[in-house]
Amino acid sequence: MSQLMSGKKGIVFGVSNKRGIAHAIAEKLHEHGAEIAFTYAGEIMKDRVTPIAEEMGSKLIMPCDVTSDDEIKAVFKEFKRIYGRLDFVIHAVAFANKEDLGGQFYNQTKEGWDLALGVSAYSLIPITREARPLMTEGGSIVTLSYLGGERYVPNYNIMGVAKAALECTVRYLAAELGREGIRVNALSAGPVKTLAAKGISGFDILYKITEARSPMKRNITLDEVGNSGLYLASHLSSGVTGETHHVDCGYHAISTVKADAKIVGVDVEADEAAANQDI
Ligand code: IMJ
Repeated sequence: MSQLMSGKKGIVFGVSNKRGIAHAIAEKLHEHGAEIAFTYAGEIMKDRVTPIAEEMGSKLIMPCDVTSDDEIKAVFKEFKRIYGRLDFVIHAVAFANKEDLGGQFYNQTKEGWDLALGVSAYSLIPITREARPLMTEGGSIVTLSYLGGERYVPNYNIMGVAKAALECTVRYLAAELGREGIRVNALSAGPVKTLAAKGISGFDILYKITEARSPMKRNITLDEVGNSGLYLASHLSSGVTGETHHVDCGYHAISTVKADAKIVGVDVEADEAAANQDI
């Protein structure tokens, strides 16, 4: 195994279990020699995260409700005491009320909006603010996004707004911190069957559609998201900042014309064949 991350130290916010994206990225970073601190939100997550963190030899496992600036401050204070310098942060936190992930978007409440945007988008700002003074030799901040922040995806609703705000936040932070050698990027993953997707109405359909329609005719694997996270967190992406990097088998790059053709009664395959005849 290469030691790409040898001597590198970072924090991962948002590991929930071994089948999640945050864990896939943390595992790659660990395999490549990084030292990682972990945070968890609440007692249930504590019991899930602790064995995972211990397996990776973590010296710091702390509670962190990202809606509390004080708890975020406490995490970085402790990180500084134990590790000294900071090289990377993985921000993999998102939350919306279950009832806001579906139904009529025009019924979205202010409380639900504040919760989803506070946890899923705003939190990147205080985390970056506290990370900055510890990133004395530059650093990389990586957050997780989803296509629903750029396009309408059924049921994604308030999380779409939160991811749009998050991706925009990435650009503003990247612009300010670039001169300090601190890069900020979003990794926009295709659908993965994780805890965050469990019980979401329409998820299974979307999963199948990606398989059928994406340029690569399949869904992404956790291993691939892990490798892309490693790339963004490491010096391999040293010239990349302010970016939303899609790891989705190319799904973001295509239109739905072929799928929509049926609705207007056009046979796209026949049309294509005729066009190819002309050539
Ligand atoms: C989530 C909702 C609707 C459609 C969705 C998703 N699709 C995908 C997701 C198509 C891929 C998963 N995703 C990208 C998320 O960002 C999920 C965030 C999330 C999930 C939950 C579930 C449980 C809960 N609150 C949540 N808040 C955010 O109570």
